[in-house]
Amino acid sequence: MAILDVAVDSGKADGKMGGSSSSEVAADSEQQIGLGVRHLCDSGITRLPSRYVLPPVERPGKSRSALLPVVDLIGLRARAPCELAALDAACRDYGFFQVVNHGVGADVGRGMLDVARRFFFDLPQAERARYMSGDIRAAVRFGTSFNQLKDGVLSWRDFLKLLISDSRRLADVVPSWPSAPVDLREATASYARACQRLFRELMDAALEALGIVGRRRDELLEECEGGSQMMMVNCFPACPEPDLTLGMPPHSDYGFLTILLQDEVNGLEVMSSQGDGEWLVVEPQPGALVVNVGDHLEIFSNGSYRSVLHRVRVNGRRARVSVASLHSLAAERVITPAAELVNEPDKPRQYMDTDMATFLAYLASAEGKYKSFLHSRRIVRRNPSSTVPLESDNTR
Ligand SMILES: O=C(O)CCC(=O)C(=O)O
Repeated sequence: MAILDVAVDSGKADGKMGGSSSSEVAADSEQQIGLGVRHLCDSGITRLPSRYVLPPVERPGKSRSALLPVVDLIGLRARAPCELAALDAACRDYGFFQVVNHGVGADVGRGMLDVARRFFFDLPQAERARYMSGDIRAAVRFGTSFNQLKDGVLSWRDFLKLLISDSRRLADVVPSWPSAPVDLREATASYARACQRLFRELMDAALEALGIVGRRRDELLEECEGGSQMMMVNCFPACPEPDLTLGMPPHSDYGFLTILLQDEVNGLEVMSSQGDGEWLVVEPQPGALVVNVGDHLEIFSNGSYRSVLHRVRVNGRRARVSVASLHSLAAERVITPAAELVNEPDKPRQYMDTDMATFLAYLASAEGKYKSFLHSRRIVRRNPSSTVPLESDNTR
């Protein structure tokens, strides 16, 4: 979900094994930790500070390599039936796919990753710290961990969040973005624009695959054009004890689709759709982008498309950089299952209406890990006259 806070929670997680105790390592202080993982690494730590040590059952453990389904945007544009079917099946069965021939220029992707790396690794900490904010609604924010105000255990991750409330007004928000490195604004704006085009094209095809056509589809696509976009520029430094922690805990994304650009370092893991609780490593494919269904699309499709749990594993040798671009409709828009996809009593409505304000209020009160927000919007029918939210089911 990737919305975090930079103020540090006062409580330490207890009862953990491994890692360093705060008395052993001076770096394990709330103040150091609040400045982010990258800064912590500069202090020369050789053990993982205890605030990052997960209880044994939540540690990364085993995972296996797997190939995500591949969708070719050229075929999709031509509405090749096999490509539309591949997109539909990927969204229904896996919730994740790789997209090739996606139209995001190689130089644009490279430029984005390059400037992200320099933002995290070349700038003095004071420069990044200018963008720290305790407000989860801030449109530009440098932060650390996952949902830092609420995290019991911190995540090994720093991030720069850039929110574009209305995609058509990208040019208006760019001047509020960090001015260093000098090319950050230009490189990030080019990449953000390319993602907007790709999002619209993928939604166009996904709506058709869901059977939403004609004027209704045109209206929704227009809404996508003026929709919200949240860019999460992530940095996962090399970690002294990577088996004890995660870069991001298991979570799902709030929007319709997320487009993920990653460098060549492994890290992303997706929950298997087999219901066996296995984590699948997504090997970065040169030139491909990873796309996943978010909670809003699961709600809109009345559960036909799946917003799937994913997490980030860190390693002891190489830092990893990724950029997740989360796309949805306008922030004030209420997301509701599409009327075309609700059919009582065969396919009853499965989710309550939701909106961004509800999501942010939820995040302010909870960690937001797993699929807890989506589950809070789910409807179960115990008897024909009552509906109550479903309890957590973290398998998809
Ligand atoms: O870095 C990744 O591979 C995933 C990032 C992610 O899940 C997020 O930013 O929400």
